[in-house]
Amino acid sequence: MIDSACNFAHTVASTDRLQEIKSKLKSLIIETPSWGYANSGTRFKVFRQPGVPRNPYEKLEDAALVHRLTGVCPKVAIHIPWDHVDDYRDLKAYAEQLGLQIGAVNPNLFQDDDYALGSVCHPRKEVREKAVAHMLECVEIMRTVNSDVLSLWIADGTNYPGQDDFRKRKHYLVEALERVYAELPEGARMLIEYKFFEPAFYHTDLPDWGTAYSCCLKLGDKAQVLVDLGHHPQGTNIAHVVATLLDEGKLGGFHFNNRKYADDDLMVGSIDPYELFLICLELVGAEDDPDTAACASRVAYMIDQSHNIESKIPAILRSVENIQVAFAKALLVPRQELEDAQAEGDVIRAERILYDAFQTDVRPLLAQVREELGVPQDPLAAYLHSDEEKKRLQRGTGGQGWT
Ligand code: PSV
Ligand code: MN
Repeated sequence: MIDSACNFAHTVASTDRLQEIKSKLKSLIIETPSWGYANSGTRFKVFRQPGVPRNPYEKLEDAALVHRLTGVCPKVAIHIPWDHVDDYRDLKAYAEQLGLQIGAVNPNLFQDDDYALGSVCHPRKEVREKAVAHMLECVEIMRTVNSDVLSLWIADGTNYPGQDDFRKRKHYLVEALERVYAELPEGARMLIEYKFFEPAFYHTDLPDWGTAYSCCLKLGDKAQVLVDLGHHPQGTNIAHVVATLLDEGKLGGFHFNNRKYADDDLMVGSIDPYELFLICLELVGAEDDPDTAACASRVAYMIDQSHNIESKIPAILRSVENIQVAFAKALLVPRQELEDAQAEGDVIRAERILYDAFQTDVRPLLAQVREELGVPQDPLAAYLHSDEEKKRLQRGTGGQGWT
């Protein structure tokens, strides 16, 4: 496999460019979610798999294994209270001992009985206060674990016309975000996620990137938009959304996953790898443009998936690989040729340049990158041939889940 990596010398313009591509791939950090290692399911059933972590410490152990096998996943996002521990200093120390850092802290504003009608947009003040208090608790956790991202998904909305007042709820939302924003630790960012439906079915208070963007403008520079690939209506051109947010300096992060119908949380790149490639193309292009480089270089690449029927660690390994493949293909696009074709209005050539890059088999290149990183050329095969799964089976079926 490694030998054929040299063949990329003819695909890319120069050996220097090949080195540059390899170094970009080595520094592409992908954060994995603690909940991706835990039990999950649909709204009909949470399936309990054997070997699943029984506590947040074991979730870190699984994330550390993924990092050992890939070399690019040193961060793990936590979700509170799913990852509640009595001593967060101790959790941080354990992460460090495993070679990890705690990444984004995610408050949970959707699972408490009080949140049936919403959290920060709830019609009752005491519930709104409770939601703000929980976010502030998460800000404190950020300080303790040294996290620099507060990742917010506000699941609020209504199910019926007339159920509540849209504008009143919008004001509640902004007021709550302002209070939390004011308490962010030095150097930290607030990433605001949007979702066009679910759990609410009539309207959601943060349905789209425009609403998230308008909140960020009100809040300030430390607030940016988080794009979750599963949170758009069918047919949305996510690459275009990404380009717009990059151009506005307001793209903060990603929740990578894939969907066929709704917020399916399937492995990223498993349903529509071309869409993923086109999104990556916007990101790598923005890194090379002085107007957008600062924003592009800070984008947090996070996976947000739940593996209900597939094994969890293999699913995360596949996901990391799919992201790397999409980025590698995006990096292979000859930008100057593309620009020339665009300037000449040569639609056929422009489209073909992209498609050719997408069709390139980048697996040998990635094998070489991994060898240089000192990790297995095929992380999934290495995992499957190791005794790691067997060791984990000793945990039994009592693993943690969505509670
Ligand atoms: C909601 O669908 C979401 O995408 C949010 O990011 C949550 O925090 C995450 O999934 C886990 O439920
Ligand atoms: Mn998400």
